[in-house]
Amino acid sequence: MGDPKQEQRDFFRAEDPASGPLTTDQGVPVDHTDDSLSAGERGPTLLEDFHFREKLTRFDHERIPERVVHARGAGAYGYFEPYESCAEFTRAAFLQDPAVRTPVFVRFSTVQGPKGSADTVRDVRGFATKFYTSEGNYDLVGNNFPVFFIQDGIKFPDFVHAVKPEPHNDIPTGASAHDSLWDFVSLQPETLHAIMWLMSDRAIPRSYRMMQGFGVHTFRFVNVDGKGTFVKFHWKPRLGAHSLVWDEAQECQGRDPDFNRRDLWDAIEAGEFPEWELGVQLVPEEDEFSFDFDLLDATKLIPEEQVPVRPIGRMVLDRNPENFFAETEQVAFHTANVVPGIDFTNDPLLQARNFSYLDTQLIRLGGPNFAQLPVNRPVAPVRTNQRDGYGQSTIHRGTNYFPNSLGGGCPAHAGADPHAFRHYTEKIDGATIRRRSPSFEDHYSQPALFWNSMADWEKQHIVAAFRFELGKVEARAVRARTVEHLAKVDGELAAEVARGIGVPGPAAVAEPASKLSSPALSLRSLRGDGSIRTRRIAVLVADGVDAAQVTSVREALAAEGALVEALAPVDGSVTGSDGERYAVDRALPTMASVLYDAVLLPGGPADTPSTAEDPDAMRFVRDAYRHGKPIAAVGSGVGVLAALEPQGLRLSAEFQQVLSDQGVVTDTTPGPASPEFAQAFVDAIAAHRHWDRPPLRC
Ligand code: HDE
Repeated sequence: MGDPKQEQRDFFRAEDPASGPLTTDQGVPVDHTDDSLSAGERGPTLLEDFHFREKLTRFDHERIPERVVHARGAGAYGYFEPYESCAEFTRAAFLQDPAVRTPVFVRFSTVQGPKGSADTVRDVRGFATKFYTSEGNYDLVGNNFPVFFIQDGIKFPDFVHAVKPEPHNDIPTGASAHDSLWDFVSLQPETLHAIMWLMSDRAIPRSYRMMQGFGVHTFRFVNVDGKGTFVKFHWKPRLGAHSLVWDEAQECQGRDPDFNRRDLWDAIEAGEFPEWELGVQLVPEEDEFSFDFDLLDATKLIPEEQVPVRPIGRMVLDRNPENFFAETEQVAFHTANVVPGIDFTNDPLLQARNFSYLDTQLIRLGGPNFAQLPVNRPVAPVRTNQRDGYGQSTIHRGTNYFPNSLGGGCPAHAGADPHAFRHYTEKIDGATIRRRSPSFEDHYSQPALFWNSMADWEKQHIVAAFRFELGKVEARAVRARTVEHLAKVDGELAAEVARGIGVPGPAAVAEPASKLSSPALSLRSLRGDGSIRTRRIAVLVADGVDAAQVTSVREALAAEGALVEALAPVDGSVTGSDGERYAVDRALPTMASVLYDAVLLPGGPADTPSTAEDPDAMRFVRDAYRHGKPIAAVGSGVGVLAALEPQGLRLSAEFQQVLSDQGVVTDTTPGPASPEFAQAFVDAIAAHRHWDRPPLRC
């Protein structure tokens, strides 16, 4: 099956650079591009040099405005296919037939930071999908949190100004730990639910491939009979949802600012295509008022235990873009890009978005013709009376108005054509009013629901995140005001946060705002297929390494789809205990534990230089331990771990068998590692992180 998007892109592709000499924009061959035309060898540059002028002018105009939010991103192409027909609820053509694959382009992003900021900041992640359907483009412009910070779009400029760097000094970059954000939060408690998500590990995903996505708003499915059903969209990653820890995320910002972007790119290049399942929560219109919150309020989620998520299809990303600017930078998403069968609700946040996205593209992409760019161009035919404007690339013929007779009345209205988009008919009756509905008033129950649903380690991370963020806030009154709001969510949470930031705890501990919990909100419940595919495992080797041990574990990990790399003090190769040379993948000083998911410490004869004597290696192991990562040590490699025992690393006394304790897997039996050892390591990696380790003392 041909990919219409690929065919379209091939059509627009630039000339093959190898097909002829360098030319000007006008196609005139250029003899020389290293020296400008001048009057004499040491004379002034001549205006006549059109190649020089064109080259510099084009360079001067290479930048376009970055997105005001979501500036930093990574994109990929792929496809979507439904599991079965959804005709009962929606007439959308791309949700009818499992045999039909719809091409997609997805862009993941951070929100606060500029285009050149680091990936692993504490932030919401954008998850925007463009479906190139046979009935036109459908954009599902979502996030990796199911709720948003504000209820009405008119507050968006306030919220974004508050979270962006402070206006006087443009600090901080990519971070929310500063006064203006928390000032806003402390005065606008509707932010609290999304703030709980922001303080949780969800805000530092291990990978774009390992995070959930949500449409956030309540949308409306409409079937062929015009019947509406409320719908919330969910993306679930096949690899499960996994996160970094804060200390690690911060170090990653320096070690590899492109950590998440590189991860996505590398996985697709390696043929490890990321996959998500699309699920929907469906609410019959008759049940609109059967919740203790308003379905139109984007600061609320519908607990999955109350309305199950029904899987309806899967999306696979299998192709990297060829040119970041042309594709990932110029892609233009818009919540109002809907197709017949998908419609809006009166969520005031969604209504504002339906205005904002087109408006922003006009300035960002320099005029109204951006839908003609290859990445934005629908695969469905486009026939309009829209004309001209900057960058018009279509050569329109014939009439440009309706009605017309001179053009044979074309393009005609779709009229009764069942494929035409017809807005959902909703009865509206109300007075012109500037007031929030009372049904939007409860700002505390769902933050409490989220808190109640967390595992102990998730709660600890949330408290630590609040302490970090508020600890950076200079205005003590803002810290105290935020704690007062937290006290209305949960007294224990407020007291814990207050203790860390030097403000008084809540005076009286009130009842929690909710005693309900939703296990589906915890990362514990999002293990995906439980595999270790694409996990990055470092093997620390040095001269004298027992290569047989490395090979046996390496093969077992590779069989499970993990990516194993041998790291040595210098690049090139090491000499094994058998005297053979073994290739090294990377020099240890160029890498760090934060760039891997787990570490293996093989052994060697006791009289050869040991990893335990290499400060880089010991730091690597210490960091892996502190960040809860699986560590496996075999043979005399266990001695490396033993070196950390005085600092608090827990190691079982009995070394003669495979032991796995809190993700530390050891086996001192000499010779190649046993299958049991390899399996215990695989299981520890599949568990992602191990939180109950005793802390290291330094
Ligand atoms: Fe956006 N948002 N947003 N947003 N948003 C933009 O559009 C806006 C909101 C989201 O990869 C902008 O092209 C308003 C919620 C994503 O290109 C802008 C409001 C959600 C992306 C804009 C919201 C999102 C954007 C900036 C409140 C999750 C990146 C540049 C009414 C459901 C898309 C651009 C990409 C981008 C406006 C709230 C997600 C300015 C006014 C809620 C993933 O138009």
